[in-house]
Amino acid sequence: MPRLFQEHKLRPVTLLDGLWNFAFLGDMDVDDVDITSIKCDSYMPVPACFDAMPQYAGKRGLVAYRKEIYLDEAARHRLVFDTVHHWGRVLFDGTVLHDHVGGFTQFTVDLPQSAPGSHELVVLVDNRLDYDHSPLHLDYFDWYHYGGISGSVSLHHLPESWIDRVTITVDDLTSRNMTMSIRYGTIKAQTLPLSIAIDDHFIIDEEVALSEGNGVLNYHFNLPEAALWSPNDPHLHMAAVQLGTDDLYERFGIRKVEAKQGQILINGEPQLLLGFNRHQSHPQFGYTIPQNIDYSDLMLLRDMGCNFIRGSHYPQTRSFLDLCDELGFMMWVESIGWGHTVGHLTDPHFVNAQHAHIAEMIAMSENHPSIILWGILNEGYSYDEKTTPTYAALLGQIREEDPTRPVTYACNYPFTDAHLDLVDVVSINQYPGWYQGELEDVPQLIDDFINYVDEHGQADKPIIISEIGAGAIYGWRDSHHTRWSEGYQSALLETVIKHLFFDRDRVCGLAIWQYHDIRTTQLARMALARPRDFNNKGVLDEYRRPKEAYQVVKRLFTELNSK
Ligand code: ADA
Repeated sequence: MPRLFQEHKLRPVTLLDGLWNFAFLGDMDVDDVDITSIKCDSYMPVPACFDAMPQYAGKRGLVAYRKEIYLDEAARHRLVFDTVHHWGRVLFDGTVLHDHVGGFTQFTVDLPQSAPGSHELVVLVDNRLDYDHSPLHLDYFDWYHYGGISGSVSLHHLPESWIDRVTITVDDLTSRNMTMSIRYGTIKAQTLPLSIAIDDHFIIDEEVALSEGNGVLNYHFNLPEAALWSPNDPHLHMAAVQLGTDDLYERFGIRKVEAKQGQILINGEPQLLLGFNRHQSHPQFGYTIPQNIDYSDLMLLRDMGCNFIRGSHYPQTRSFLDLCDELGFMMWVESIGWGHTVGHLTDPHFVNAQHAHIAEMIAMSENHPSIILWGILNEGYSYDEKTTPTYAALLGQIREEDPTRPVTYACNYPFTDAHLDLVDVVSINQYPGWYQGELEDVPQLIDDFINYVDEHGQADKPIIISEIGAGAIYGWRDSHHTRWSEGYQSALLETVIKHLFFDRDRVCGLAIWQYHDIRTTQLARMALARPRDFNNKGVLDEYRRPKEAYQVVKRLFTELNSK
């Protein structure tokens, strides 16, 4: 979906969205594909998840997309793929240029120097669940893995020197002391004019000497008058960077996030995070959520009094984060994960794929002020010390690439977790009154895990309840308030919210599981029943129709917000 601002005004960018030629190849090995013999004789829109469309609903296999593209005389051309689910091979005039593992993150492919004119672009996309090929997406995850070129594709026409990435960080909030790092590439050493404007005021205008290859330029500056970003007053600023004839616009907010003394602070103010887990999915669109649905989801969340969203369980689209920046939502963004075993977490094949995925997650979203927390690996086997090196390495990578935000992971082993000392924020997923105990046990069960964490060395850290909830089938109203009824779900959430925030005040954040019902993959076959093959713990159903709990959450969150 389109971003909320234009990233380039000088750099020519051709959007390749629209109808592409398409073929469903099925159960074929990607290395056996003979590109010349593929007949892409049907069409598929880009962006779209092909398997969310009725014609291919639920199908897994290899597919081919084909598009004719036109190159001009410019020195270089770069393809930018917003998201491809969940394995992609890019071929240009029949030559393999790039294989990409994992959906949800943006990646780029530089095209070889070529004659101006028409060329053939083929993208082979695989949505099969095959660990050897695609270790980040496993068949037991509790959400549906949609496939396809699910995000926009664009062709960037680059001059001889170009801007790759601009990172803007706040060094000191009081003086608004900032650092901007500009990563660039150049095919030859040269001196070029460089300018930086913030909100249309030039702060740097000079000549820079670039040496051949890739480099970084760092600038420090103060913006003493600039307004801050906060959830209640989300001011944004626009940085315009021009290097020679190339440019890049980045929107940012000035704010500081801290995790200390049991609190999460934004600009020194403690925050009470109230919200939901949200999957980026819809039964009709898969992961390709139209902007009106992203926006109306945020409006419904706001109506319930929410200020916080955990983007479960993978990186979020930049267009959604743009909306969160504008509307003042606080986001937890995490790398893909769901119940990874010791085997995965000690396998270099998996760990290396996570490192690459995390690097892409940070690169694409580091300037969003709405992101206040990075997470990794939802509910991995964090109780086993054999997994400690992987947790340490992945969290360490995030801290090194972005030292400005606290880090966490959602743990569902609060009594046995082996590396909570590695995080800044302790996040706990538990289901009292659903998987554990009855409704009347909920307060005691909550106390048990919170007190345990506090008594075992984490008393100074903020605690977020990152998942808690109950399943309810939309429309199932029952005077017995049995499990799966809307009444049981609303009674459970009422008990949870009252106990966490009215009876006690140790926890600083709640992400209810979950905002809306989602289609799931394989769990229906397992003990954790998933009626309809959906995870039905949404407070809204998959079409965003509210269940009874909506009003309960709204009443309690509204009361908490006015305290
Ligand atoms: C886990 C998991 C969620 C969902 C939930 C449930 O905590 O993180 O993705 O599967 O359980 O509904 O059981």
